[in-house]
Amino acid sequence: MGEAECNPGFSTRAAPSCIIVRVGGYLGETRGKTVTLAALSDSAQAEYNATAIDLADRLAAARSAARAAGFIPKTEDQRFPRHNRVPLGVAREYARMGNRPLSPAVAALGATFGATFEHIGLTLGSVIHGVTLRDHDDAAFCGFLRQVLLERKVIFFRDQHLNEDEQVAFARRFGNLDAFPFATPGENPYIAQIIHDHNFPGTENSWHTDVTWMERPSLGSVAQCVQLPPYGGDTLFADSHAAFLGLPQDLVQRLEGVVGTNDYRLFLGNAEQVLGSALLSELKQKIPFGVQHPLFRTHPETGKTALFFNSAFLRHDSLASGATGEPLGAERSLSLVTELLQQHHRPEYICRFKWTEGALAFWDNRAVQHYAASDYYPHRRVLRRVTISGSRPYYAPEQAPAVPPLV
Ligand SMILES: O=C(O)CCC(=O)C(=O)O
Ligand SMILES: [Fe+2]
Repeated sequence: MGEAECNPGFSTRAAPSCIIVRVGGYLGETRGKTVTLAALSDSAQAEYNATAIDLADRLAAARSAARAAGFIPKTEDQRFPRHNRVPLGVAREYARMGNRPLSPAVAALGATFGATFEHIGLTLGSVIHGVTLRDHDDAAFCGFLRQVLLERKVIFFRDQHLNEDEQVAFARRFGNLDAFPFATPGENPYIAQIIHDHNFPGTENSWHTDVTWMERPSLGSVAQCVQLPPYGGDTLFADSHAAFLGLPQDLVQRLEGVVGTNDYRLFLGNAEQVLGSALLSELKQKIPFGVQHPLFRTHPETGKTALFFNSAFLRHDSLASGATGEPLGAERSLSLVTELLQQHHRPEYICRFKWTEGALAFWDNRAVQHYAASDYYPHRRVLRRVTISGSRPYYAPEQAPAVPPLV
C-alpha cells in the first residue's frame, strides 16, 4: 500500500531489518521487530494542545514576573553554563574586539580606498568589496589590508581574476614567500595548484592550519579560485582564538605548556615506490621531518592565544611537556588530541565562504583553522595558493590582551 492510501498522518516504510512507523510527524524506529504507534485521536490531540498552550502562558508569566523582580542571569557562569562554553568563547572574543566586527579606525581607513565590508561571521571573515587588487601596490593599501586581516582573521575579495604572477606579487607585499614542495607548482614556482577531480578527490577536508611541519609555519595563505564545481566546494574557517577562549577550564589546564610533534608523512603516502628511496632520503635530509610546536600559540602581532594544531600533521601520540620535554605518554596524548579535535568544528566558531571564480581568500594561519569541504566529487575544482613566510610559534600568555567583562 502506498503512502497516499494510508490514513493521513500515519504511514509505514519497511526495510529488511527495520520498520519505521510515522505517526503525525513523529518517527518511531525499532530494529528487527514491528512496532505499532497509535496516533492520538483528534480529541486527545486537542486536549494535549490546550494543556500545552495554557502551560506556555503561565510559564511565560512566571518568568517575566521573576525578571521584573530582578532574577536575570548576571554572571558569566549563569549565562553560559559550564557544560556549554562554546558560546562563551565567541562572546569573549567578540568582547575583546570591542563588541563590533571591525574597529571604526580601520573601517574609516577602508573608506578612503572605496572599500566596503560584508562581515560573514561575528568574530571572523569579511568580504572586502569595492577594491581591485591589481590596481594597488602601495604600502598604505597593504597596511590597511593587514589591519583588516589582523582584526577579521580571514578576508575575501571577489572578481579579482589575478594571473599567477599577479597573485604571487600580491602575496609578496605581505612578506617573503614559502615555496611549497608537495604540490604541483604553477608556471610561477610560488604557486601551489590545488586540483581535485574524479581521479583525485578533495583531501583538505580536515580542520587544520597550514604547514605545521615547517619550523616556521607560514603566516598566511592567499588562495584564488580558478575553477568551481557546479555545487559545493566551500571552504570553512574557524576562529582559533574563540576556540581557545571557549575551552573547558580543565582542558586549558591539561594543555597549558604542552607541545606536539608535526611532520609531513601525509604527503609521503607510497613515497618509496613513487619517489624512490634516494629522493625520499634527500627530502627528509633537507626538510626536517618532525618539528615541535606548542598547542597554545601566541599570535606574534596581536598577542592573542590561539588553539594551534594541524590534525593531519600532528602526531597524535607525541604530546609532551614544553618545559621538561617529558612525553605525556601515548595514552594521555591520544586522549587529549581526541578532545582537541572536537574544538574547531563547532559551528559557532565557523564562517563559511562560498567561492566564485576569481575570488580570493587571504587567511591568517596564526588565527584560524580551515576545512575545504570535499562535497563535489566527481566534479573538478581548482584553486591556486601562495603562502607567506611566518615565524617560529611560541606561547607567552602574559601577552594576551585581557578579555573585558561581558556586557
Ligand atoms: O581547497 C581549499 O579550499 C583550501 C585547501 C587548503 O587547505 C589550503 O589551500 O591550504
Ligand atoms: Fe590548508
